[in-house]
Amino acid sequence: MSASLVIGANGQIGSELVDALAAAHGDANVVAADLAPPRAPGRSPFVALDVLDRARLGEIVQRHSVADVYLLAATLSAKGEAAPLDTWRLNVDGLLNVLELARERRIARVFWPSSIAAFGPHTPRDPAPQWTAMDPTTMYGASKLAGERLCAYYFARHGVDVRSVRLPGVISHRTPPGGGTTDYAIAMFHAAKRGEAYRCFVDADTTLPMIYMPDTIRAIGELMAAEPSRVRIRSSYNLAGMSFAARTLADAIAREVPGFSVRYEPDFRLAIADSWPASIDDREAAEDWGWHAHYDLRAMTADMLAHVVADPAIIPANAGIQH
Ligand code: AKB
Repeated sequence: MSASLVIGANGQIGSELVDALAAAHGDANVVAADLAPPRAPGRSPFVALDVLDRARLGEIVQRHSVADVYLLAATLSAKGEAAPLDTWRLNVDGLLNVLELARERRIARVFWPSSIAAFGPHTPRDPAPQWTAMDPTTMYGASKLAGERLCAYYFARHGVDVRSVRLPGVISHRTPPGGGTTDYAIAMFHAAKRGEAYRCFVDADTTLPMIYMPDTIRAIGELMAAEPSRVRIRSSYNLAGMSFAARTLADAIAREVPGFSVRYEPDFRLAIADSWPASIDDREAAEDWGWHAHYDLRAMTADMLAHVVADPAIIPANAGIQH
């Protein structure tokens, strides 16, 4: 049987995707790849890989009979502003390395996530349509928009079976996110569980599209399982989960954790958040491959509070990002 390769397997989404793919296809049929081994070894084989090393990527694909590549290695929006050129290189050149393998027919299919960060100030905010003005203001957003066009190009020009969704902020409790603007939503839960007040780096009224991890993993699975003819959009599909203001999330948490409080002290990440839409129109994903989110704010909050562990080592709730 041919294997699936998850690149960025130690990350927020990668760590959960490896397990979901292994549950569906068997541990031995998923290869987890990242720069260094995970702290706790998983049941699937692990390979050390820098996606910018094209020769090693090719060797791994051949050695493990890889058919599908899930490319999740990326630098996110806030962290990306501290090292814009490295961000472009990882996010765009990494994708090109994978698309080239598919063009050469050494792999069959590619999953790559775009982001709501590909939208910008001229995108209609509420909701952002599938086809619309896209003028991202961050290097991360620019790299995601470029990536979308590369995916569409490799499909149209070379018949590469590449599939993508524009991910909202992904909320999860298992593996911390790595330097995004939407990270405040996760950090709020950790502060609440530790009995601390949270210092929030966006405004109380900042409203962003978010999605819970189980819906994220299901969306990736459903898109990859769809008949190729149903995947009409080969740049990237809009995907909606839920949308809420930072204050609305704080109130939802405080209802379950009495006394929880948030202080709003926006930093440079507010401007990034303000350049993104508040909600997403995902009708095309619904029509083409049946997408429908299961988790709303209430269900996500209950599940997060049931699972988040009050461990200071997991995510420093008030940590800033050097800019
Ligand atoms: C970020 O905040 O950078 C990411 C994203 C929306 O893609 N979570």
